[in-house]
Amino acid sequence: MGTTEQNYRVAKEVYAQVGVDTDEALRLLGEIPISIHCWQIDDLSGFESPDRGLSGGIQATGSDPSKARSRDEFMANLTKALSVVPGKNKLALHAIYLENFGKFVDRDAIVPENFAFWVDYAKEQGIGLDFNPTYFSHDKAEDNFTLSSYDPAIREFWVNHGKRCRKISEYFGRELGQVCIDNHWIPDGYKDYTIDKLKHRELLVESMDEILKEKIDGSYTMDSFESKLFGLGLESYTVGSHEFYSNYAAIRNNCIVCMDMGHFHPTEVVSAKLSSYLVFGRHVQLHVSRGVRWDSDHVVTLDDELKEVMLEIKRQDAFDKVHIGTDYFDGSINRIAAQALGARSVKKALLYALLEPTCKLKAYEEDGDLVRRLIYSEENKTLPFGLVWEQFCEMNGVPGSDWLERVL
Ligand code: RNT
Ligand code: ZN
Repeated sequence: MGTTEQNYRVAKEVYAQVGVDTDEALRLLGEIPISIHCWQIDDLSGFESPDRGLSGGIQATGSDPSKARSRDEFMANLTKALSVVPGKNKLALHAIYLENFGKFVDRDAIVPENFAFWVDYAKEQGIGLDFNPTYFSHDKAEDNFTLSSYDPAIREFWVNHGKRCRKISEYFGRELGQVCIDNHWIPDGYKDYTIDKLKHRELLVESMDEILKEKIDGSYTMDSFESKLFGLGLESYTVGSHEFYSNYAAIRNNCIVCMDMGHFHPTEVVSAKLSSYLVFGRHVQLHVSRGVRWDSDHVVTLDDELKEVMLEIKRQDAFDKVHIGTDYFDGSINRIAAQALGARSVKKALLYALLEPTCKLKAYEEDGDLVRRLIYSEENKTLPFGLVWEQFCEMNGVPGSDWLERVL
């Protein structure tokens, strides 16, 4: 018996004493998909016009030389990163990661064929796909208004982009036999003091209604709308705020909300918000990110809030309703390692949650035994979950703590 296996047996024994079945946790961990965003590999440059800088109030900083310079390099680096993320995965794409067959294809003209190579890739890798329309880094988004622009021609262009992206998502869903989340995030907002906060929201409602007009089979694609507090250069007013999208989704019912962990006030946490959607049976899309002091999109690590989010999903038994995706981009360290690290941290947090003795803690709470609730929540933190993680990696043929050498 190898060391990992021996260690796992010890951990299994320890967890059994608190009523947790580690084999069952490992089984579940292997089944819950994590949707890994593709854009950490090249700082969101994409294949459309890779030399165009980012716009829309987002920014990738750092000058580590590892940024992919061609599509081939991008694919090779992505494959390396995925090779060290154990368990079931999806890949989240952006519309700018297209094959244009040597001729510029504008955003309002993209079709499934431009993304067929991703279906082949997904099949080869045994993964699912998610999608994101790209409503930024484009001439028609220069003033930071897209779906809620006062200019009808600009709105029409982006509405058409949104519609095209739904069709591409539907195509992914049908081809791969699993739902493709089509996540819309728009930068729309103002840098400074805003007078009419209503009008842009009216226009956004109109645009969203138009995008979602065609009925598409929900087993192929589901649309999510990602809220935000502010963007760089757009600090004063964001059209697509959290309240806006929450109300829209509640009333229209044919889309869901995406919560990015970096998109709230620093003391506001996503873990506290989930149950308010789940109580109504709603699905939610997550962008797991790490905002250091603000929405900085640092590489995800196993921090307290990440654990809390996963614990919350586990406690509500909502892994079928909360779609977990990642979103971070850091150009200051090796991109492949960064991509893999964040995804591995999400899986670790998931395992941590699956190993919580939730029944026991809930019982203390129901009995009003609040001191035991606190003490055993605290004791749970130092149970040997790392040994179970190593076992998961080994079972999946992926390195444990020494994975970096595999990707460099
Ligand atoms: C921006 C949003 C959005 C983007 C990606 C690239 O603040 O978080 O999700 O990061 O779509
Ligand atoms: Zn996001």
